[in-house]
Parts: sequence; structure tokens; C-alpha cells
Amino acid sequence: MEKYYQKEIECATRDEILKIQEEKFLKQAEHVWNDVPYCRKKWEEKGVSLSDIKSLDDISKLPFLSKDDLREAYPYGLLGVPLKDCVRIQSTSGTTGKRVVAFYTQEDIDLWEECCARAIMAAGGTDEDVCQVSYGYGLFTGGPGLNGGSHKVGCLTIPTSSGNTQRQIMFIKDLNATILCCTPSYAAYIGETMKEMGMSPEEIPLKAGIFGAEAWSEEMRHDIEKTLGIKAYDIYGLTELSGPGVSFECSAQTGMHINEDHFYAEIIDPDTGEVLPEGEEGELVFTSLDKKAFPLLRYRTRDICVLTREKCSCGRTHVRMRKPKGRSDDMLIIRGVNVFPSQIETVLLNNGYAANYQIIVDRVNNTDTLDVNVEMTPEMFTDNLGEIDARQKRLSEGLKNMLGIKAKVNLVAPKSITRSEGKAVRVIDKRKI
Ligand code: DLL
Repeated sequence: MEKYYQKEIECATRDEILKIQEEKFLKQAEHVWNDVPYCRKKWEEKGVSLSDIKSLDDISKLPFLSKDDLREAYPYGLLGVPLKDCVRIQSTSGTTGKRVVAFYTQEDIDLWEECCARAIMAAGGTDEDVCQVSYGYGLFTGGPGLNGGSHKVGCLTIPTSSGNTQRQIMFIKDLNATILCCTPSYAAYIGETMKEMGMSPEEIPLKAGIFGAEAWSEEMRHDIEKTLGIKAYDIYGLTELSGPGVSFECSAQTGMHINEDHFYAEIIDPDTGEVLPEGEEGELVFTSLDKKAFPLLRYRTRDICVLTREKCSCGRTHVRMRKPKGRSDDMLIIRGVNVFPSQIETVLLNNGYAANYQIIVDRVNNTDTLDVNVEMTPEMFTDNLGEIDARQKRLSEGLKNMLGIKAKVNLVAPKSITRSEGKAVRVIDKRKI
């Protein structure tokens, strides 16, 4: 039977949700206008004043916020409360430019943890469960967010953080972990290590996994489900809005329910900023409806996806977002063609390879080149060059069909591509260096 952490709100009628959203939005707009001078200035530059904001529909009058604003206002420029009222900071895992630093009051943290608790219960978790949190702890939001959610549900929480993979497996087995939380690439690595240790999925008590923080394909989901013997659930979020738990999958697994009582979602055309109707693909934009310390209105996520309000069999009424295809800034433009790493992953996994690959883009004689290094699995490993060549050609064909452009495939030895304990780095774009 479907389980809910806050059934009343998770299954509220559309009218009820809209009423909550409007009330919270008007309060939040007032908070931002009064307490965040950086945003007030942006509103004024667009000719908007607080008196223009009378209903939720007026949200379209407000300017967007982007990562550039966060960088410009770093570190305190977007704070909505006195620093002494904040109890925590978290930061993005980005490796380039200035980090994004987000602030939380205690109430912000409570609401964030409730969102994560909803995700855990949607994956079947209860206070009978043992939840192993193998996301990184620290500035990254994955560990702290799911740790808090797990406590709220009342699970016995094992805060292993990421790394030391054999110990992770030992804890799962010895302490009877039933739910595993980590990135999908780390889940795949844990599965691979288990196999190497000669363990089968039947030997571990895990029943569900809550995996997110990076784009992952349906094919990868099936692989992980098989190697760990679990049902794998997707979870989405970003530091700027709190962390994991902005949206999550339920038992139906037909998209992730956005916690609409906390986050108002829009889809826009990334080029024009025009708001698109439901069902159209575009960039996700979120308004944080009740975060006090870091109240972002109309924040452009750069994640490309689609929203749907079709009825969900789980009983939840909150809008669902499809798996993000990847970030608009992950999208590669190769010889003028748009390529998402997730498309390449789909072809590899459909051809029996694991998600251990690297995409290398370069520019030679003014022409873009696309190389995909793909690891052979131990079962398919061969040193027969003719056989390797034939397989490379087959994969290359598959990629051409999917992407519409030619890619050079290089099959490499098992275990030669570095594994990830957090977010996997799949793309090396030498053109930017
Ligand atoms: O990745 C928060 C998180 C932690 C989500 C644990 C889920 C689980 P950031 O480091 O700020 O926060 O990165 C946010 O990661 O804009 C997406 O591009 C990507 N992302 C997050 N979840 C998913 C997902 C955390 N389920 C950025 N599918 C977001 C695809 C995801 N991409």
C-alpha cells in the first residue's frame, strides 16, 4: 500500500494547492521586496513594484534569477534574514567559478527534511526501515538532506557518507540496511564491487534505493535494480532551493512529484524566457515559496525537462517532472548538433555495456570530434582485435542512429575508467580548455 509522510498535503486537491501557493507566494514576494535589496533593485529595473504583485499569475512579471546572480551576490547578497537567524550553510559541488552558498534557518531545515521524508516514504520507507545514507556529508546537500529525512520518518539511519565501498557493503549486510541513498553512479559501483566480492543480491537485505543528484537513464535504473535486487527511485533537487527532495518518485515511477506546497514550478523557453504550456519541453524555473534565509523567486535551474499533471496512480496530486534530460549547460553542441550525455548512455546500456564511459570532445582542424571511451564488462572482455573492431563499429552505428552524428567508439579494458563515489564526471570537453 502506498505510504505518505504528509498525506493531506501530498494528496490535496488542485484548488487547495493553488490556494496555498498563492498565499505563500504573496507573503514571500513581500519578504523579498522588503528584505533582499539585490532583488528589489532587479524588480525596479524591470519596472515592477510590490504593489504589482496581487496574485500568483503576477509571478510572470518578476525577473528571473540565475546562477550569475548568485555569483554576483556571493556570499551574503541574497540573504533574506539577519545572519544570526541562520543555522547552516550548504554549498554546490561545482568545481568551476565561485561556489554557490545557500543559507538556512532552522525552519528552512525542518521543511527541507520533511521533503526528504516524503521521498523516503514514497519509496516504501517506514520507521521499521534501516536507511543507509551513502551520499557525501558536508557542504554537499545529499548526505545532510536524506539524513534529516530518514530521522523524520523514524528509520534507523546509518550515516556512512560516500567512499570505502567494501565497508558500505559490510554495513548493508551486517546492519540489515533496507534502503540505500546515494548517487546512481555510486549505486552501480557498489553493485559492481559486490559482484567482485562474490556476493549475490539475495545475500543483502536492501529493498529500495533513492538515487539522484545527477542525470541517469532508465537503462541504468534497470541495471542497478538487477545488481542490487531492489526497486530504484529517482530523487531531484538543488542546493539553491534546499537540496534533495524538491521532487521525488512514487511507486508509479512515472515522473517525480514536485513538492508544490514549497516550490512553484514553471517551464520556460531557455532562449526567450517565455513560459511554456504544460507538456512542452523547456528549462525548469522554481520559486521557493517558504524558504526564509534564501528566498529565491523564479530561479533558472538550467535543467531541461517536461511537466505533467496527468493523474497519478499513487494518489498524490502534485505535478510531476519527467527525468531531466540533463542540464542545458551539460548539452554539448557537436558539429552543430545538440547532444546530451544521457542519450549516449542509453545506447551503451541498450547494447549490454555498463554505465562506465567517458565522452571526449575536441576540435581538430576546425572540426569537432566526438570520442566515446566505453569499458568492456569482464564477461565480454576479449583481446581478439577483429572482434573488438566489430563491436566498436556496432556501437558507433547505434550512436549515429541516436544522435545523428558520427562518434568514434574506443572499447577499453574493464575497470580502466575511474569510478565515482559521488556525481560522475562523464564529459571532457577539450574545446573549452
Ligand atoms: O545534487 C541535490 C541532490 C542531492 C539531489 C541528492 C538529489 C539527491 P546540487 O549539487 O546543487 O544539488 O546539483 C543540482 O544536479 O540542477 C540537476 O542538474 C542535477 N540533479 C539533481 N538531481 C537530479 C536527478 C544536488 N534526479 C543539480 N536527475 C540539478 C537528474 C539531477 N539531474
